[in-house]
Amino acid sequence: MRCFTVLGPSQIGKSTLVERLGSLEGEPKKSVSPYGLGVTEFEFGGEAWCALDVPGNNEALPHAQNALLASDACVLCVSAVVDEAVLAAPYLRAIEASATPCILFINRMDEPRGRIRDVVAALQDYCSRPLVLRQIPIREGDRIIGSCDLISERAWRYREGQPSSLFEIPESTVEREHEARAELLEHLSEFDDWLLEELIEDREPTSDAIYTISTRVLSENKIIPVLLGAASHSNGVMRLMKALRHEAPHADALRKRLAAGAGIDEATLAAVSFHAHFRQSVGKTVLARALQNGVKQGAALGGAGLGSVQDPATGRAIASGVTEAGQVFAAVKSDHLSVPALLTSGAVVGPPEWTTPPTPMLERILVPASERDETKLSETLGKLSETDRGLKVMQEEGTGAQLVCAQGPMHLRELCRTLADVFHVEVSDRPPSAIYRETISKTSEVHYRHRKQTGGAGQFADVKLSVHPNGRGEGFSFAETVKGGAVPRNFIPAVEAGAREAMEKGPLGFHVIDVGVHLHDGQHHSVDSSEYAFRTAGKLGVRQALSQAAAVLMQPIFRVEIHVPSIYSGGLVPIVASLKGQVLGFDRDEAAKGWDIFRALIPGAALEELARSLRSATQGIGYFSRTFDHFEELYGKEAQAIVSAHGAHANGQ
Ligand SMILES: Nc1nc2c(ncn2[C@@H]2O[C@H](COP(=O)(O)OP(=O)(O)OP(=O)(O)O)[C@@H](O)[C@H]2O)c(=O)[nH]1
Ligand SMILES: [Mg+2]
Repeated sequence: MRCFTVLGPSQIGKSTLVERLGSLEGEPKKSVSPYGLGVTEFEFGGEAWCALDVPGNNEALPHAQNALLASDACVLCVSAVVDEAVLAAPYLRAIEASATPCILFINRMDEPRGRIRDVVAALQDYCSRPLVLRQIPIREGDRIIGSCDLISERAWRYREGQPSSLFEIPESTVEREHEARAELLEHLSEFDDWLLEELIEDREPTSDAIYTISTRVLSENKIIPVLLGAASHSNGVMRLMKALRHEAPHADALRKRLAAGAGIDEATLAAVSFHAHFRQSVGKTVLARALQNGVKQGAALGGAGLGSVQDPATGRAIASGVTEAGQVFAAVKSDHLSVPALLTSGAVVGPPEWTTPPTPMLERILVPASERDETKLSETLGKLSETDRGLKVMQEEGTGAQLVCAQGPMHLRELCRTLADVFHVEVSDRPPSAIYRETISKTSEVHYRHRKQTGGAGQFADVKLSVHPNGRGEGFSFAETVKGGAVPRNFIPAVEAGAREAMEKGPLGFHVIDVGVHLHDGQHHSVDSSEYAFRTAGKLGVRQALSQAAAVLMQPIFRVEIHVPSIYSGGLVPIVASLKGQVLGFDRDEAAKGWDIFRALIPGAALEELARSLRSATQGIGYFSRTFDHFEELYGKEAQAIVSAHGAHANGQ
């Protein structure tokens, strides 16, 4: 079975294209997973095919990356609109990183809006491999009535819902055809010395010779050929399918590529897992592609025996097992398989670096409707995050509540739906509270005496100490200059322990940071003094000192790296400024053509707004990663509001 992924921006016609490709020679078999990945199996040219159809929104990008891991080639589907070229940028980025051979399909040629050359040039900004036209449109007035193939030099007239018919290249197209063909040959000759020689000698190579070169150049991933069509009218669809059949590499090329990348012996790479979902009463279903034959129920794969092996489109068991390398199958009752992964019989090998999804930007606290479900929720989320690397699960600092980081609102909705429908855990969500701290802004001195006389042994401890602000990031420090055993040596650690306890909650209600405590004198009693008494004195003494030391609220500041296509970089400055952030600068992203990495410092409380603004300013394309940088003072009304809200929360109001 041969397998390709169709990907591209939202609503561009990908599913329509897959449906038409699948129906060229009969009825396709199709299934759509709960996460929206379509799997279509069909026959073409006497071979079995599988097309993976990834929904076109940026939150589904991790699914696209995983699908590429299992694909011999991909079809990037775009529109013929220059201004929309940027929408293809995330996909071009993923395709290039994965080194998957790609054919670019410019869809919607029935709605011409500008020159194809300009569309290709605009897309080229985001792609380091040359995009090379393999067809040019044939126009009649402002309508496109067909296309001319630049290798065979044959013209095809589009017919509604049917394969195109051959016709004479119209006079008006001849010159443009020669020009575009010369460009194509020139590009190909960069990767073929024989062709270069032929061109220098002014000899006309045969179409067959050019097809052979073009097949090799595609499988070596040197260029991206560009084809044209209109999926909903079946125009250009047969041509695309033929290009895939003749020019896309087979499963053995994928096996070689993945094994070489992972540094494992090609002969041991048995399969690659690329998608998983959970179904009620069935459990985890893993979609995988066999890269050797012999995958079957009970056989070892990924270190344990496979449960049932099913046809992903029909859900029927494949009794004979997988008899052909390249076949896509669903593994059920095989919970040991993680996704995505390379699978040998004995082990699950981690996927290549390029499958790492963008850092999830949406952080939410999930609260189960019933308290009894707390453990179940955290177990289930753990399970789900094993097969969805776009999801991060952790616990909120301070409250221990269940914190999830999702790709975006749609991803979060899907997650909640799965939790409810499959695992019967109803949850609501709320934003996490930003993590604040407090410190002091001046020195203060106390003399604190702890004394209790209750019945038998009393408690007595007396301390003289001061608190002072430490430098930013220095944390807590404790010093003592007690003379003459006023506080006996063995009780000093107890005072320090008490002082540390006092840091847990300062006068504003937050954890106290960057404070130094200095114990310089005190008194003790030979009978009533104890470690306990001195710890209590340390704690209450320091607490009192803190309350006199002008406490200030400290807000967390994060260093963010925002990834955007360069055209959006300028727009980020006002966004960062409006969030009270600080721009640090931006650089070209060396790893992705046409992208910038924009660095800034942003207050923790503004991260959610940053995600929202970024989404709307970049058509959902931009994303960012964050790391905590430091705490910074926050004054005024904003600080007051946070302190009183926190106080109300802590008092259970
Ligand atoms: N005019 C025109 N419309 C098309 C063409 N191809 C698809 N469409 C229409 O575009 C709309 C979206 O098509 P889909 O195939 O669902 O698009 P998609 O890319 O799969 O969309 P998502 O999966 O949501 O990302 C449908 O109404 C199609 O009929 C085309 O070549 N020309
Ligand atoms: Mg679709």
